Amino acid sequence: AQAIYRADYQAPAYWIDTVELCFDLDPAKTRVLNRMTLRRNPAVPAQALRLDGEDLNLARVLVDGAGTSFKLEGAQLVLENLPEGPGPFALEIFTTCCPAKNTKLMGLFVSQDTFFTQCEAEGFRRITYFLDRPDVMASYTVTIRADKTAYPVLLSNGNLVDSGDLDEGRHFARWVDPFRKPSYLFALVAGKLVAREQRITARSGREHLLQVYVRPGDLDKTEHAMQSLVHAIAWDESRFGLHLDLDRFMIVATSDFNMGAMENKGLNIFNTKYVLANPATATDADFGNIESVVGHEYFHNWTGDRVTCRDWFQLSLKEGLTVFRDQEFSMDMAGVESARAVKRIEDVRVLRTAQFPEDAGPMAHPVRPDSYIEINNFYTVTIYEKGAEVVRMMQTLVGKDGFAKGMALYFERHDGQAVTCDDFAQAIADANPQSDLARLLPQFKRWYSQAGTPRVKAEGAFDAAAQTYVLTLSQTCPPTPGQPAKEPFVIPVRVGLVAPDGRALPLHLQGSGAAPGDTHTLVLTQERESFTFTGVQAEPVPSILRGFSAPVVLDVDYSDAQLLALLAHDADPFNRWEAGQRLALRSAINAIAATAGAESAAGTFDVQPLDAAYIDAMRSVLRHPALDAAFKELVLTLPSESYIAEQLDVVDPQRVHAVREAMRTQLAQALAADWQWAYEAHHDNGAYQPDPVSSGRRALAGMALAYLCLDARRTGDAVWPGKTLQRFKDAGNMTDRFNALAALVGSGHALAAQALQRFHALFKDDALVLDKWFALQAGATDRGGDILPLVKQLMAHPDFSLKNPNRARSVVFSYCSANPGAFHRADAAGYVFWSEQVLALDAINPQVAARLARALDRWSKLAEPYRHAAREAIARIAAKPDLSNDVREVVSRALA
Ligand code: B3K
Ligand code: ZN
Repeated sequence: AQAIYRADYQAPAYWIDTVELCFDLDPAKTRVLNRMTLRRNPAVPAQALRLDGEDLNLARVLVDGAGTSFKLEGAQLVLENLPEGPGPFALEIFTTCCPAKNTKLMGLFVSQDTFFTQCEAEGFRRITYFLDRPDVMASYTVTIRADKTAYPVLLSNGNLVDSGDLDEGRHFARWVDPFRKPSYLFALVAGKLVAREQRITARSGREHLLQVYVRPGDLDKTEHAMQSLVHAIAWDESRFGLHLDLDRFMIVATSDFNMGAMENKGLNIFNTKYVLANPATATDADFGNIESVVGHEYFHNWTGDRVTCRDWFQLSLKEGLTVFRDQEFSMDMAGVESARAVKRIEDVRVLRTAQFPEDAGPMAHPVRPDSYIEINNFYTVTIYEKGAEVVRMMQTLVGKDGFAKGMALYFERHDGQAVTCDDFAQAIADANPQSDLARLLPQFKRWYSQAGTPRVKAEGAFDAAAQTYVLTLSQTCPPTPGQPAKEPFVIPVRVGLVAPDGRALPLHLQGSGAAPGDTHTLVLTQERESFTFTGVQAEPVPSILRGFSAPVVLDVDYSDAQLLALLAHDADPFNRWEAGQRLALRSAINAIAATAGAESAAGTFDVQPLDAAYIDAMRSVLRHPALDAAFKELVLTLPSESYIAEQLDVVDPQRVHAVREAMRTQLAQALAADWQWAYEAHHDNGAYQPDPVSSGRRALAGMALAYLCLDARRTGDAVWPGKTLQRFKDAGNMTDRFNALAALVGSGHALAAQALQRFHALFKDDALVLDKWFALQAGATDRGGDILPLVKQLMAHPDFSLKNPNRARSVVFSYCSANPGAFHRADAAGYVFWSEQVLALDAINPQVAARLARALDRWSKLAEPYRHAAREAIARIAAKPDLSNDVREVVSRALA
């Protein structure tokens, strides 16, 4: 397949103004009648009309009611003899397709006897021939006809304008969407569904009907999604003045879905994972994710639907911005400052453990890519999470109010249009003409065009006589595929100075008129720049990149004592957490270096990576009277194996695994009494609420149990595993139950087997809970290579299916992408398994297969024998002649 380049963008040769779709639904053969009105685009030279289509059976083409000549060229339907002149003409296309055989889950597919669609990015062409590109926006009228008993509910975008019975037990519904939209936002759902409904009145007085559709039997799991939707609507009104523009807003859940959810206008389709929750079946993390994904899709109604993307290179225009919006929403919902900080730390952790490696690997691409082969491969953490950081930096540079003004200008200029990332940045800058963003806009936009994670080096120099502290910042950015050299970025660096006694120093920045405060935003624009703070009486510890004010790697030569001081005193919770992470990382890296040359199989070296000062500091955090439990849990969580691996030039995954396990064993032993205290002080038995305070308490109690069970493994103690099993049995909610189960499984205790069995028996009819059961086992700590055989056993379980993406993710991805200690085997069996699964999935669902294919992105960093074996496994996939474009693009880039 050919690469597509951003530079080749051309406006469409035709516009489609109206679309009337008529569906006769049948799983084996669905008929689709598509009647459009089109016009030539006068701005483009006259040419043939080329409509996209895929896996369609074409039965008829009529132009202005009469037969016409046409050609099929590859996947395109080409019409050459169209009416000349600017006037509109009618085009009618009749096709059929087979939803029951659609395992790609793109276009129209069947899930549990219900019809669903997924059109983003290029799925509409699997429903009918069309100009399937986001800059072609049309008004849709949709008629759905289907058997009334099998498909009592018939939904599409917009408003229901007509419905009734037909012959032979069939019925119909007609929907009109009041808004023009690109084809990727089209949706249709038909099946046996029930809805939770809520009517709300907006501040304007307008009434709206909100519906959450699920399968009968799941209604008791929809309250939280509905609440989240109500909150999201209110939040967008108050934060950005953005109102719900529809009478009716629907969410529908399906258990077969390639991703999290989809923002189709007025008819969001969700993975059940992000809708269904009650305290007995969903964890605190699930409740939080539902709030954030429901918010995310709702916020797309403006950032994505009302203003959409001109082309798919602009994907981050809607995704980065909407992730930023959902992050802000979740923070505002969390409420107090400390809970906001917890959310920020969690978001940064995702960025650094997933996006930084992407940006350093073969799939690295700018936030606005320059080319792609398969657009589905570019729904990445770079487009989403790094894109959100770029938007966040804009807000940092213009202030929160300035950013809201910029958003208002963006909608004033572009409502109803398909636009670019440039248009967005320009609107934010133009609304804030005096800001650093306006002054530096062309340079700032390098964040869109240059890939790679910049590194910022910070050096401080204190001059006691002059009472100055000079902070020198310098930046570099490593080469990425196709981009050997980078220009400097605009990097907002939020800085504070912590006095030796732990107090925050008021900042006086030389040459700045800014009123002194505790935090100042330095704007680094050069390769190297110095900033001088005056009136500094004693040597401070600099707190740099507060709140993670830019998506960069920060190099600072902190001493252990300085990091311990920040951990104890920094007023910025992000940097306080970060100080602890730096200490742990340093210990890990030192221990890994020290074990070089030693036997590399897991668990074979006896190291104690953590020093007494670190352990004492962790004890102080754990016992701290004022810190929140959620924050404590984050500080006490060691950097992940993949994050540690990213810091190394050459990675022996078994060494990383063994060292991190040694650190955990050490924390379990050294803090045993403290973990007991923490568990006793934080485990609750009252009614469940998913709020930040009680979820933080559950998280810390769960962590304590895991450490207590781990230590019992060492001591042979039977008391804590026994208590944990009891906790597992008695738990009043899924979070506590799952944490207890995970503590037993994670410690490899003999009681884990019966707990797992019991868990399966309790929840065998709940697919989402079974996914947890599978994922926990496939992601468990490897002890002597036992996980791969277990994974194969799990795949032979009657409840397993590779066709269901959630289930495939819970087993195969949990093993290959989230369990490095088990996956990277010296005998290469993990890689062989991986390559087999990529190929098996590719035959079913290329999008999911291509995700899995990314598991070995970082192969070139691996030590031998892993490196060679990993490359061979990738090459084995690449050698297959009939790969999908999706997988082909990923493996070719990996081998390039
Ligand atoms: N926009 C969709 C993602 C579609 C992915 C297509 N491969 C969900 C979201 O970001 O909200
Ligand atoms: Zn999105």
